[in-house]
Amino acid sequence: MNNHSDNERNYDQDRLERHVWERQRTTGLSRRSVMRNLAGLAAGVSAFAGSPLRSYGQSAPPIVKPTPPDKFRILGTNRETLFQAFKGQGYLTPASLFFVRNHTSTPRIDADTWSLSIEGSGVARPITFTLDDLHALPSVTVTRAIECAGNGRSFFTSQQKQTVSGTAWLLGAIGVGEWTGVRLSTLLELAGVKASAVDVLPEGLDSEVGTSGHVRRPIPIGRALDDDVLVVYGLNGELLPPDHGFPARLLVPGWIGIANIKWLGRITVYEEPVFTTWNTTQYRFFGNPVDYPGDPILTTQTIKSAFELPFPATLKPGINLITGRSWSAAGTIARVDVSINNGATYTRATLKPNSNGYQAWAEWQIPWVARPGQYTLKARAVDDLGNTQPLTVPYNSMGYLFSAIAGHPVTVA
Ligand SMILES: Nc1nc2c(c(=O)[nH]1)N[C@H]1C(S)=C(S)[C@@H](COP(=O)(O)O)O[C@H]1N2
Ligand SMILES: [Mo]
Repeated sequence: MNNHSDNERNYDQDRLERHVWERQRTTGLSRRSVMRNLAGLAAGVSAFAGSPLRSYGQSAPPIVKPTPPDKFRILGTNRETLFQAFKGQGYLTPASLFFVRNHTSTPRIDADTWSLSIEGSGVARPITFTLDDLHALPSVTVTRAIECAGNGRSFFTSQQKQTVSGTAWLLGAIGVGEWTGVRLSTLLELAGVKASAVDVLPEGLDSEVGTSGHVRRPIPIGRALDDDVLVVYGLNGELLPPDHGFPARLLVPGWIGIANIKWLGRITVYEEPVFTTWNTTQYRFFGNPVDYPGDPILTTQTIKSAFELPFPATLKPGINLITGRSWSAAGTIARVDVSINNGATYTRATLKPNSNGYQAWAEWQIPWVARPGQYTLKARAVDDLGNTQPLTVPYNSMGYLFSAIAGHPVTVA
């Protein structure tokens, strides 16, 4: 049962209208046309009820690949990569080690019958692509991170003593892959995208989430047409694995994880702003009107660092080569400083040569002659634009974008 329109109307009419008004300023719509658009959106969504979309995997386990406990932490339908598992793994995250964030569960999709449709009033020529069609188009291969908006969320509680909702990740809800696919702009142009297009709505073929419908997160047309936004079918030189979006997913480099919709089945182009659960009640900064007036919608990720150590860790006294990774959604890492005394003093870490990618991560290391005792290690990165990690980040009730310096407890014994 497809219930999107009911949900869209009921979840919080006041808030929705406020969002529409915000958007109206930038799109120049009149109030009358905004209300028409809302009604049209609801009607348009229920018209999809008879679409060929199928629900998959209702009773299957949420994740297909093995996620052994020495490499992953189980968090409901999600799997966090244990950061120590990245040690010695090289620059790219193997598909087997990539974190999994599923709002429901991994669908099993038959590539032979699968297709991706581009439709909606914002295109002149609705079109569908099979996997063979995608493979036949000019391909692009890039190395980029995908990182969940909530990565690091547990530190809001453990470090800032704040109560936040959502999956209590440490820092392992990130992976860096070599992605291969086609430009979204190529597909949109083949569909005759109109100058009047406003928002693009990619939609996953995984099960509907409660009454919110299929996972789908709008992207403004300006971002959707950027050269770096891809529909990818390859990860690290292989086909995408089921858990990571087979047959095809979106890649929106530098943006929060949810922008990278997995298991694409349909991309709808709208001529008006579009609202789903994933840009209204989720993935916004809520609960802090001072730092985040108007509950802004999240777009880009931030900058973080993590040690390739168990959390907490126990080390032997003597020389320990401490390793870690830092990453910035805005560019490349320029330097990393490490503290073994809870931030009292820092020493510059050595960046590993040829291990520092744009919108990916940098590997680093620093030797430590460790004496028995209890320590809090800290790592602080600076990117090539001068962005750095603060001591604290402003509270938001859903615990997004924790980019502050994270303390790592270590016992030397
Ligand atoms: N269809 C669909 N796409 C999705 C999701 C989902 O549950 N369903 N989760 C999103 C979120 S919140 C994140 S962080 C990334 C995670 O990608 P991964 O599981 O390949 O690591 O996928 C995004 N794309
Ligand atoms: Mo996410």
